[in-house]
Amino acid sequence: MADAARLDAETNNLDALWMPFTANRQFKRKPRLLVGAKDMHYTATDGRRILDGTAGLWCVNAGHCREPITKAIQEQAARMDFAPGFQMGHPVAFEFAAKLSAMLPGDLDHVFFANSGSEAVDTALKIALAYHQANGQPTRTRLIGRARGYHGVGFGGISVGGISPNRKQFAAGLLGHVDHLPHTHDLQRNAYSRGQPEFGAQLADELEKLVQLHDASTIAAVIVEPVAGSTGVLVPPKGYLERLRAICDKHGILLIFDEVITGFGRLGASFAAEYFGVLPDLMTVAKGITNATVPMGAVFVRKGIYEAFMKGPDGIELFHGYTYSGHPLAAAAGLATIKLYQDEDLFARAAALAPYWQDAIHSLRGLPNVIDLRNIGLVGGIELEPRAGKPAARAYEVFVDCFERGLLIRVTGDIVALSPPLIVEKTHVDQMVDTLGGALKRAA
Ligand code: PXG
Repeated sequence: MADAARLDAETNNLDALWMPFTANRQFKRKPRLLVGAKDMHYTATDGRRILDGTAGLWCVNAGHCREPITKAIQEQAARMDFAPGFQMGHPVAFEFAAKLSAMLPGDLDHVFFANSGSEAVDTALKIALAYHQANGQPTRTRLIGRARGYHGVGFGGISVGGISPNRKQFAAGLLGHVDHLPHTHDLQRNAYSRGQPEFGAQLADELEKLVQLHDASTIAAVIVEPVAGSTGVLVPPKGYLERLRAICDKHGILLIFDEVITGFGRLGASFAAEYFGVLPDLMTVAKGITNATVPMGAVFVRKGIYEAFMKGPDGIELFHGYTYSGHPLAAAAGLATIKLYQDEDLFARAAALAPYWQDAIHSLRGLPNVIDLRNIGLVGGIELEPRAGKPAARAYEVFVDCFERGLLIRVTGDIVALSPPLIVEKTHVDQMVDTLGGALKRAA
């Protein structure tokens, strides 16, 4: 039976599902379905094992279907499926928040739960606006993002985000009072950087220009991904994040790190804030917080911000929250996940493997159409020369070729992004580079 026909028989029909961020008609003509997963591998419908080069979507950091997490979810589902979180609580969410708080750098010590990165981002933007009100500076209403930034798909997130197709279909709904910093990508000067590029710290000074333009008294917060993931792995230039922090401090602007991708070990440290030694005022996370088993997002908040809310009248301090904030299954999964990260010392493992990873990524230098290779922690970016007049076509071809040969990669435009689970072995790294290298030659 042809693939598509068999899938049709198994699932009845692929038509009803409107797939996210997918060319639906193209996909449904030639579907790729995954039906199982364990550790470093997926299983496809035809029984083939697919090496996971992307930790799902940058999220399955401890590898797939890990028993301690699965068990914790099963037990929690049987004990208590759901408890309301408004004016009620359940111990697992409190315990998880306390454990997270103990992991966080500096005085980031409070946790607000959401269910995705997008919700975490919109929550953080709302906390930033409400904080300035609580703190007697209600004119601080402007939010600043960055070109090429990805902060999910809520109206707040796409407004501060800098990915044009994600904005233009919804232009009428974008927030006002938003501005953007330039991105930091500079192939001319920084191509083939290993780790942080040398040039570009001065791009943080663009924030000074926005302060001059709008006045600090109108600016609430700046949000950036410490390493931009979705747009194709942009590693911050040396000194850039430090300088952003200093300018925010100087002008009383909150700095938000969107660590949905960089959080929970991706760089070989708990968080990018720790890796780079730069402390944000708010941090958004999701994905790896539960090893992607149960949807969850969170905002981490510094002590002073939380306390500013606790000084007002003794009523509801923040008019915000989700039915599923701190959902018992997610909280139980999260507790088991961070215990597993710690028991297996997975963040240190990632750090130890990073030099091997770096060499492996850079071994692709010289292959057809490769115009840049970049890496940090267990993240790799491979930028390709686009086919003339057909942007993204070459990378998509490489993606399909790799999948057919048993490797899952992620492509965005003409950039390949790799981000394996932190349990990856050197032999897996070799296989990734080998398969990808072959695909690059075939797509020449
Ligand atoms: N912030 C950042 C930095 C992200 O990377 C989100 C927010 C939104 O999270 P949710 O959970 O709402 O999707 C993300 C999500 C990719 C890819 O291929 C990246 C994401 C999602 C899907 C695909 O790079 N990041």
